[in-house]
Amino acid sequence: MLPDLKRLIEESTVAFADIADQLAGQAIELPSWAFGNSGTRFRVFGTPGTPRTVQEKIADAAKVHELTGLAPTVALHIPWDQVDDYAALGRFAGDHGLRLGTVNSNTFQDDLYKFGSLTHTDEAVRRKAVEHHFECIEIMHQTGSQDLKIWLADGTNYPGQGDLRGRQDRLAESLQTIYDRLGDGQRLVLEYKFFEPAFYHTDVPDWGTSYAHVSALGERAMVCLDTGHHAPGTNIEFIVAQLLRLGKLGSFDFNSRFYADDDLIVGAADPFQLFRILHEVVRGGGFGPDSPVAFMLDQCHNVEDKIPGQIRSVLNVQEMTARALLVDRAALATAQEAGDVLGANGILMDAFYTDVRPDLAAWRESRGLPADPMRSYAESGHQQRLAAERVGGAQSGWGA
Ligand code: AOS
Ligand code: ZN
Ligand code: ZN
Repeated sequence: MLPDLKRLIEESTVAFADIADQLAGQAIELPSWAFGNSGTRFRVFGTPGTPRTVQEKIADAAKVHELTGLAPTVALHIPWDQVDDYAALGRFAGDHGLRLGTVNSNTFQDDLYKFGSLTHTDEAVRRKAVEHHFECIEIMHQTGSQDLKIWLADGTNYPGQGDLRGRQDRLAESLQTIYDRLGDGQRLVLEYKFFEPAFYHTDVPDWGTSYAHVSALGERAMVCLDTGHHAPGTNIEFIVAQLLRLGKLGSFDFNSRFYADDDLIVGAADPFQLFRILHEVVRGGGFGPDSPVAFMLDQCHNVEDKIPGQIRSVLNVQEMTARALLVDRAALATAQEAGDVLGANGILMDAFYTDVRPDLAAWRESRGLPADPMRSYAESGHQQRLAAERVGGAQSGWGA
């Protein structure tokens, strides 16, 4: 006999008070490049108040954390955030209440890498790319960062242009050399993307390829899942479930997209998809103090102000995490096992449709945070002060 849906929903509702403690541990890493001017290949628009230095980017990230309590770390990108003294940069971040997080390598803005970096046929080019990663690891030692994130632009535009198999073999060898250089407690996360800047093939196009490589490397190599890096219609939450099952989901690059790798505010284009992803994260043990999954944003704010853009982003992740935590998993399992298709769907949708904003506002206030961080920022006059003080903001690196 099918369970009564109405009864299941009424009796099963997990209250906000039940999940408040779990929410307290949430941390979402901000990308330094989100604070710089960015755009498309058509135009990079300048935004008043944009940081001119890495220190100003860190100060802006600190403002996001101050108002939300959600973003204690900021990711660096080398060489966009190159400085002489990374230990000093770490202390600067500490003085602002932050820590430096993931170090992102860059082998995509140098003429040398026109035909590939870690996959290149020329051993000298591969060595240069590997050495760049050694430099990133050295920086991680100075900043105390845990993760080295590798996103490769390597790929080809035309069938026959490259030897697909040979490129995989060279990639595996290069990655192994980098992996062997990691220090204790450091991890390598390998991001995948199915197109762009190469359009025929990409050398790490999908989670399966990333998984194959990181599995061969060892325990401290994991997959990085960028939500914008899939073909339209891809069931991303299935990938999340599978990688968690395999113990290889290392990190998220959160953003949202309508068409391609749009890098828009996470949860803006498809809040329901974000909910479904976070439901699988919670279901699979990817959320909480013992989880190896690092939550990061990978976004660009081309036309909106960057600090409130980042505040909106972390709040979106928090709101959707709360809804995912509200799913009554015991009731859901009962409905699933009973073959109650619509009952199970109803339990999931009930959590998705729960408006957690009033509870979250009260919860924030109880923790000394503004009830509405967006409004608090808008009313603070901070953006206007930055616009007056900072002249000549730097580009993020994208669309340069
Ligand atoms: C590129 O499309 C990727 O999303 C990268 O993760 C990222 O935006 C870049 O590597 C910045 O570090
Ligand atoms: Zn990314
Ligand atoms: Zn991307």
